[in-house]
Order: sequence, then C-alpha cells, then structure tokens
Amino acid sequence: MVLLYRSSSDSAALWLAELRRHIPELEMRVVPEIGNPKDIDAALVWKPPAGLLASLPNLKMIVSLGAGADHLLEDASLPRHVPVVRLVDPYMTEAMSEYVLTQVLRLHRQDFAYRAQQHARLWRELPQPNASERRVGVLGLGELGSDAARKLAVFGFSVGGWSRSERRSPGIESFHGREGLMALARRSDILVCLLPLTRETEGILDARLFAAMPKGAAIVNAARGRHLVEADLLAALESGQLSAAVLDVFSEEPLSPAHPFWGHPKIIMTPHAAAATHAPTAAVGVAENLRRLSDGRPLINVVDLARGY
Ligand code: NDP
Ligand code: OXD
Repeated sequence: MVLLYRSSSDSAALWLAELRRHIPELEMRVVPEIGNPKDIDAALVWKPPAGLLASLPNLKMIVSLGAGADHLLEDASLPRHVPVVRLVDPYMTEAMSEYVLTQVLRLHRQDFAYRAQQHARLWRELPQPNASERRVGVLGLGELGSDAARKLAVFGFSVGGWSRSERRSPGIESFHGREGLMALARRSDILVCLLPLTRETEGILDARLFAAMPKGAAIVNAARGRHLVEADLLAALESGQLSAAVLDVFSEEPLSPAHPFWGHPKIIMTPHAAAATHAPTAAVGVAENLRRLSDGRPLINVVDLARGY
C-alpha cells in the first residue's frame, strides 16, 4: 500500500508515525517527492493543488485530512470514480463542542457587554436570563452538530437543530428542509453554523436569515467562511438586528490585515482553530480505511459526491 501525502498545515512526519502504529509496513510519499505516480494507491490530502489527484492513474481512495471535503470537491478534475472519505474523529467532535459551548456561554453571559463596560470602568450588573430562556439553534445535525446540540441541551439551553433529512433526538426541537430553516431562525437567539459547504449551504448566513431572527440575536460560524455573506453580517451588526458574531472561519484564510472584521467591536474571531485535525486520534479512522481498502471491504465515512458532503 503506497499512500500519497499532501498538506501545508499538518505534519507529514507525525502522520507517518501515527499511521505506522496501526500499519507498520505502510509506505508514504510526501508531495512533491511522489516517485512514479502509478505506484500510488491512496491519497491523504488537505487542499491539494487542482489536478494532483487526477494525475494518479491507480488511485483507489482519497482521504480528506479534515472533516470537510469541500476542498476536494472544488477541483473540477477530481477523479469522481475514486471514493472520497473524510475524518470522523471523536476527539475532533469533542473539540468542536467545547468551542461551541465556550462561544454560546460567552454570548449568553453577555461577555461582549461586560468587556465594553470594563473598558469604560463601568460597574453595572445586567439582567441575566436563565439558559432555559435562551433559544439556541444549530444548523447541521451531523457528527459535530448533533454532539454540540446535545451538550447545549445539557447546559439547559432551549435547543433547536436543522438538518436536510428529519433527525429527531431527545431534548432537541427538530427542523429540516428549506421550510424548516426560517422556522429555526425565528426561534434562535443564538444561531450556530455547523453545516458542510455545498451548493445549497453557501451564503446561507445572509440578510434574509438574519432578518428572520429575533432582534439582537447573535451568530457563531465554525463551519466554513463561505456560508456567510460578509456584507450582510456587517449591515445586520450596524442596524442592531444582530448584536454579535463569533467567527472561526472566513472566505479568505488567513484573513487580510485590512479586513473590517479584525477591529469590529461586535465580532470575535479565532483563526480556523475550533477543532483542528489531531493526528494521534484521527489516524485510527484513516488506518481503518487503509486496511479496508487493502482487504477489499467497504470503506467508512464516505462522502456522497452528488450531495456534496
Ligand atoms: P456531517 O456530514 O456529519 O453533517 C452535516 C450536517 O449538515 C447533517 O446533519 C446534514 O443533514 C446537514 N446538512 C447538509 N446540507 C444541508 C442542507 N442543504 N440543508 C439542511 N441541512 C443540511 O458533517 P460534520 O458535522 O462532520 O461537519 C460539518 C462541517 O464542519 C464540515 O463539513 C466542515 O466544513 C466544518 N468543520 C469545521 C472545523 C473548524 O475547525 N472550524 C473543524 C471540522 C469541521 P442530514 O443529517 O440530513 O444529512
Ligand atoms: C475540517 C476543518 O474540515 O478543520 O476538519 O475545517
């Protein structure tokens, strides 16, 4: 089994060490030292240059080095007969839920207002609703969204979730399909985006959605930057329709120093750090798929290319 590796944000040496714990005989070739392209059986990649995967004639599996596969599906030359699998890692799921809880609690406990008051040396206690009075909406109830929604409900928030197909889970008000989106928005004081980026979800965080939310609501986007229409967010913050936004992901990463988000008093930013790929735990699932591939067994965590996630 020869594995091609390409990422500019993960360590090849670490991945090789972790994968060899599970498959000692694994051979890994790191771009650009790939040798004969005909030797490559599988590829483990994050944002590979367009055309790289199409240049591997015997490729049998493409592994995304992240939970999202949008970075692969954007390549028009992607060999669509080759299965694409993605990372599903309980550690990543926990990390994302930590991020979501941190940010929702920050918004719920009015951290923005208290920071501003501290800055102004102002001693003033603000009225504080209970968690049960705060309605939190979660867009996407997959691996990440379902865990975050469940943990938010444990904290006592009134949680609603939105998915493509109907997904019922105890303690979560469930919404689905196009018609469910606005209904969820109307009951969301805080709206968390954990959707995959697809043709249907690009630009979903827009003026129409913000207008449907209660005045003064807030958003958390930890999915992809292109879910958000940036100009619509700035206008909604300016008008007071939204009171705050927490953003981990951006259309352009890294964000240019001139971008208006950096210094915005109602925006908190993190640099795509909500749930980073963690080789020691993520390697378990990757090794499982490499073994399945060599034994001819069905792969797990396969991306549906037609659906886009
Ligand atoms: P999953 O594929 O497990 O879940 C996706 C969820 O979104 C599903 O519930 C799905 O509905 C729903 N969905 C997809 N399309 C639509 C639609 N058109 N309308 C309504 N619901 C829709 O993905 P994950 O939870 O594993 O990951 C989500 C995303 O998070 C990733 O794609 C990635 O972009 C992002 N991410 C960001 C990270 C960060 O550090 N910022 C880290 C990791 C991931 P259904 O259940 O019906 O299929
Ligand atoms: C991912 C990410 O998709 O880190 O895993 O964004």
